[in-house]
Amino acid sequence: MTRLLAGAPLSDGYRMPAEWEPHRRTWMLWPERPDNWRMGGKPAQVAFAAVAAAIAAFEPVTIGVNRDQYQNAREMMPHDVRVVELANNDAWMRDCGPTFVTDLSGNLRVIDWEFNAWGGLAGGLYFPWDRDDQVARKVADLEEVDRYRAPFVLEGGSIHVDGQGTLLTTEECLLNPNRNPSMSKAEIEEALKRYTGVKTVLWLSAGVYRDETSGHVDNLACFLQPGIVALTWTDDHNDPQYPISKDALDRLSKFTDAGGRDLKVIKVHQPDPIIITEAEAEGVDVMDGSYPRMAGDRMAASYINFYFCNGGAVFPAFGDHHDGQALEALRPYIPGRQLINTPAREILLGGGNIHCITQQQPA
Ligand code: KQY
Repeated sequence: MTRLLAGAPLSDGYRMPAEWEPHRRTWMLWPERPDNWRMGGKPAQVAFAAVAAAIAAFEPVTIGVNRDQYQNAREMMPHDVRVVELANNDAWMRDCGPTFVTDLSGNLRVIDWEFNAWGGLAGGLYFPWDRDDQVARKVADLEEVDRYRAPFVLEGGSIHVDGQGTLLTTEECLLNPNRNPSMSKAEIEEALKRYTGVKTVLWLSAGVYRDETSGHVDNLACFLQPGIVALTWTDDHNDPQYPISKDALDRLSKFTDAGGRDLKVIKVHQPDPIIITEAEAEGVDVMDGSYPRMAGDRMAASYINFYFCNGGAVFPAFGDHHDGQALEALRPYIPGRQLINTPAREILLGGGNIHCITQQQPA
């Protein structure tokens, strides 16, 4: 029987580990909704299965599936991936799933943030989102881990931590009135500290150009190690991403982390613009209240949206000439890991990428 805990992790001696710390397993969800994934999710399911297989070479993977898709997912998943029925509205485990925290004895707890589909009725990406909002609680129950229900809206993709007291986020997302309109910046910062256990919150301005999440940091920048940050970049000053990345670079260059370090920034050049084709747009069902997928629209493609697993890191590949360069730019700062890339266009078409569809459970 798992408990709903009063209080918050910090005062109980818990903190959010960095993603590169050892994992017990990875959690994912299964894509199927036809107003977000083309052709009823079939091409995305192939891409999700490839991501799960890549991670499963390093650590256990569990994928949560709506009842009607159980048999299909079980057939498509490698046999060593655990498939469980877990009702959901869409497939973004990073955002609706749990954030795990640990204490010095290695005990585990879950933060169950409020989830409102990236903006609720004021710009959210679909309605309803009630099943998504129960995912973290169900994972906590399955793993028999006690849970904090955070009394504010937050998605896992909107924060990154270095595991040593520093958190990275964006103002565009966390200060967006469609998340926590009654909280000031200072109150949000205080809440982040109480729940993740960090001492220092570093605020970037905006997320990647055309990111439908209101600027999640996990598509823009991430820690590679304490003191080292990867940032999506473009050398093209006329590209709409340039001023966003330049502003982030300027801020990162001035920040000091919780350990008193200046940050080293590794620029990772974005792929050339990736545009939704006619055929891709036509494959998505049009429904009231769903985010439109229009032919000709640029997608928010970034190599920063990768995932650390035990002994490895899994990167998105877009079939772009920057795919290999991204891995080589990061390799020196992710030592001792195998760097893998898997086809990610179909995941990108749903509005996110590999980091957004995964969630680590610490060892
Ligand atoms: O960026 C993420 N963490 C999730 C993207 C969600 C897109 C929903 N269509």
